[in-house]
Amino acid sequence: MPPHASAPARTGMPEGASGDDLPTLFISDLHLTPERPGPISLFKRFLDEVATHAAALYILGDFFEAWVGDDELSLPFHAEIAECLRKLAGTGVPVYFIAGNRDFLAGEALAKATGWQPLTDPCLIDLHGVPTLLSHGDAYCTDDGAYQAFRRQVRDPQWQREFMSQPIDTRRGVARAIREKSEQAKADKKPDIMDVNPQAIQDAMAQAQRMIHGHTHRPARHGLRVDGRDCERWVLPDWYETGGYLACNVQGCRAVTFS
Ligand code: LP5
Ligand code: MN
Repeated sequence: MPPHASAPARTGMPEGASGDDLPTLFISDLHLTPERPGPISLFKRFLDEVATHAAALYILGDFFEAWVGDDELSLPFHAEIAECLRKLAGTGVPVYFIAGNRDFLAGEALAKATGWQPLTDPCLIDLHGVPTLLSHGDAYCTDDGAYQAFRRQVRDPQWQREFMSQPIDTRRGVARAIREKSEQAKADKKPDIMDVNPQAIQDAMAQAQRMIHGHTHRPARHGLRVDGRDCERWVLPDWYETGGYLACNVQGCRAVTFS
């Protein structure tokens, strides 16, 4: 199992707290873009007020609104956000990242700039003693056939090589065009098919007792039975109006709204 359970004690943590007490935090779907200032200031406050006191921070995808390659770091906005995360990582809070359907082209340069450690999707971790499966979540929306076909295409390494060989402005143009197509396509889809498929979740949770994901923007805790075991699935909120995160420790997880 990759990372991680509890962090060593650090300086600067709240009085009386030990590394073992500190919560592990999960966020996703911030969709950060210079065009939407609200989530940016919320996120900076979240880093200063909440994440600095965490055992670790996991970002489960769609951190950026759109990422067409690591040369996006040439945009000062992107470089500044990356630097904020790198500062957090520099204080000793490990930061992990699973890519979403908006930022799956995040690469090594972005990992270096943010200080985050990329994880595969899905990723099974030992979370304060509970085997926990982490994912962005889009892979489990298996009823959305058009999206899954699109996903297979853009996750293909050959397709990505060809895409990345184009200039950044061309790539941004393609991303904009696909965003528009996607919005039109979503308007014609029944809401149910854009949610996760229950059987896909059952299959994924064979090794896990808890799952945490984002993508659907339908924050909730779902209790479920998998192979006769009591399990839970947490869905993270987006950050369009208010922010929100999941805080987990040895006692369990709780969803916190951050506004
Ligand atoms: O993102 P969200 O939650 O709004 O919708 C997703 C699915 N849509 C997508 C597309 C992304 O929104 C667009 C990403 C652009 C930024 C990424 C940069 C990477 C660059 C590489 C370019 C690809 O993921 C949506 C799901 C929904 O989640 C719920 O799960 O339904 O899926 C779709 O809408 C897909 C459509 O059904 C089919 C695909 C339409 C695209 C057609 C391509 C046309 C090519 C035009 C090129 C000029
Ligand atoms: Mn998503």
